[in-house]
This record gives sequence, structure tokens and C-alpha cells, in this order.
Amino acid sequence: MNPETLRTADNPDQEAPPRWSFEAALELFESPLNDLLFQAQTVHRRHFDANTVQASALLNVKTGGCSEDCAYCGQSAHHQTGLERERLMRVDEVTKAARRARDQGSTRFCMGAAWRAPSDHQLDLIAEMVGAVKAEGMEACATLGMLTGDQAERLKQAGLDYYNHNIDTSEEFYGNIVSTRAFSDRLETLGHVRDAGIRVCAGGIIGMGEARADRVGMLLTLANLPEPPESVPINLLIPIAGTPLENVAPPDSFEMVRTIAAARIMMPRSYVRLSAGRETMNDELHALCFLAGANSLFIGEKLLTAANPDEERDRDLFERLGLSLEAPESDAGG
Ligand code: SAM
Ligand code: DTB
Ligand code: SF4
Repeated sequence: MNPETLRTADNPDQEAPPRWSFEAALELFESPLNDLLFQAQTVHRRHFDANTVQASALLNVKTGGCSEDCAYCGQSAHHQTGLERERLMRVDEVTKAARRARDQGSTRFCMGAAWRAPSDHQLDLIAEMVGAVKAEGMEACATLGMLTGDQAERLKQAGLDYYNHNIDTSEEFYGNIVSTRAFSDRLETLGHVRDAGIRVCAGGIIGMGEARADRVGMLLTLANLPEPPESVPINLLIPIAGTPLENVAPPDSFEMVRTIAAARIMMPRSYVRLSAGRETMNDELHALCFLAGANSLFIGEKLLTAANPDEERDRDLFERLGLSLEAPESDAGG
């Protein structure tokens, strides 16, 4: 079940991150739930405070009308979801939202745009927003679609801390979900982000009708990247009316727990984010996901277009579970 540890070519004494085989990852994923949770919690405690979660906030700075055909997404122009297309937000609107998110306890502010890929002009406008978020003392994250190497550099210069770009599912299942781009396009952008020195946020979605082997395949791709992502969002599909996935049967809840636990074990130093879909999860499932090693989430009553638990419900849950929100880096004493 253990991954193979490689030695780096240029320094044979230094261990490269372990590479997982599909068989080892599947065996891990399918182990008895108690064993999986025990291992995940053990690994988690080696690298993180087990009772602290990092909180990010989302703001959709450009809503709807996207030219991609992602089957899960309410913002694709290919689906009739009734979502109204909106213009790119102004910087002062973004600043206001960032301030509010910071006051609610978020340390990172993530700006999303319904684009296949930004133009250079659009990127300049986003760069300004990044500056405004940083000026409020928050980490800045963006998710804008595909980037060129130069665009990633531009965002790095603007002060962007993280870039989110999900691989969504396994390479094998990808064609069932998106036809307007290839899995390799996603990996290419992730490479540009990494090369520019921006921290990588990449994960995927559970519950799109994929098989367990696809969940394992998705984690395998992420864990075996040259460097694993610093942040791994695991989303539970929010079925959106008008999208091709609106009637997909929800997965067994334990598949979500297993995916988080396997992500924790396969990427021990990464933040694993319990991401979209929390609104329909009960408190007990939240608790199991934290036990499985989730240590990050989105707070605030809205994700990009869909609902998230309100502040009060989350505050009550954290209190009952004895969880604290991670302090901003400057307060954490380094
Ligand atoms: N357009 C950019 C892109 O696709 O990279 C950024 C925005 S996109 C909405 C960000 C991510 O949100 C997607 O990659 C997907 O993983 C997640 N997502 C979108 N709709 C979702 C849904 N209905 N349920 C769960 N996750 C969803
Ligand atoms: C991620 O993995 N999930 C977030 C964020 N990264 C951009 C987005 C979830 C979107 C849920 C559907 C919606 O709000 O439209
Ligand atoms: Fe939605 Fe992003 Fe796909 Fe566009 S690229 S349809 S915004 S998930």
C-alpha cells in the first residue's frame, strides 16, 4: 500500500515526493473505513494542527456566459440555467467584499471568472483586484481559466498567492464532462502557474457519475504532479438545474469521506479543502470529513453562484467540534 519513494537524480540522498501507483492508491481508497480514517488522522497530525481549519472566501468577479461546456457548471453558455450574465466587477466592489470576508475570518480571498481563458486586458484588470485584496491584508487567489506562461508571470508580479485550476476528474472520465478542452490543457496551465512561483490549488468534483476508479485516478494525477498542489479542493457536485448533470444520483457520502482521507494520505503536506456541496451535508458528515483530514473550507453564504452554509451555522458547528479558524499568516508568529 505504500507509495514508491524515489531519489532525485541531482541529489541521490534527497528523497523526492513519493509516487503512487494506481494499484496502491486504489488499495488505500478501498481499505476498511476505520483503517483509512486512522491512517489519515495520523498523517494529518504529523503535519498540521488537527483542530484548526483554514478559511477562504469566494467572489465571482465575472458571472456567466462562459464559452466552455463543463457539464457541471451553471455558468456555461452551452446550458440553459437561467443565470444572468454580468459584467466584470469594479475594483471598489471587490475591495468591499474582501473586507467583509476578512471580518468574517477568511484569510484568503479567491476571485473567480467565468472565462475559458482571460485576455491580456482582462488580466490587467484582475491584477488590479489582486493588489486591492493584498492591501486588505489577505492572501489572494484567482481562478480565471487557462493561462499562458506570460500571464502567470504577470499575476505573480501582481502579488497573487494562489491560482485555482481544477482537473475535476480522472483523465479517462474527463471527456464525459468537458468537450471544449482537453485534460492536458489543464495540466499545461498548472505547469505555468507552478513555473511562475504561484502556489497551486487544484482538485476536483465527486458525484458526476464517475466510478471509484476515476476518483482514485484524479487523486493519483494530483499526487504525482512534479510537486503536489499546496491546496486540494474536493467539491461535492452541486446539481444545477439546466446542466446535463442536474439529475445525477448523489454518491454515497462515504465516497466523499474516502476521497478526502485518500487525498490527505497521498498529499500529506497539502491543505485539503472540503469545498462545494457543504450546504447539503449534515453536521456528522462535516465532522467525518474533518476527521479524514480536511483542514480548509470556504466560508460565506455564497460560493460562485451557488449557496454555502451561512456564517451562523458554520460558527455553531466549529464551536461544537472544538475547531478554530487559522489566523492570518502575520498573526501566526511566522
Ligand atoms: N472558469 C474557471 C475554470 O473553470 O477554471 C474558474 C471558475 S470554475 C466555476 C471553478 C471550479 O468550480 C471548477 O473547476 C469546478 O471544479 C468547480 N465547480 C463548478 N461548478 C460546480 C458545481 N456545480 N458543483 C461543484 N463544483 C463546481
Ligand atoms: C473550487 O474547487 N470550488 C470553488 C472554487 N474552487 C472556485 C467553486 C465551487 C463552485 C460551486 C458552484 C457555484 O457556486 O456556481
Ligand atoms: Fe464554468 Fe469554468 Fe467551465 Fe466556464 S470554464 S463553464 S466557468 S467551470
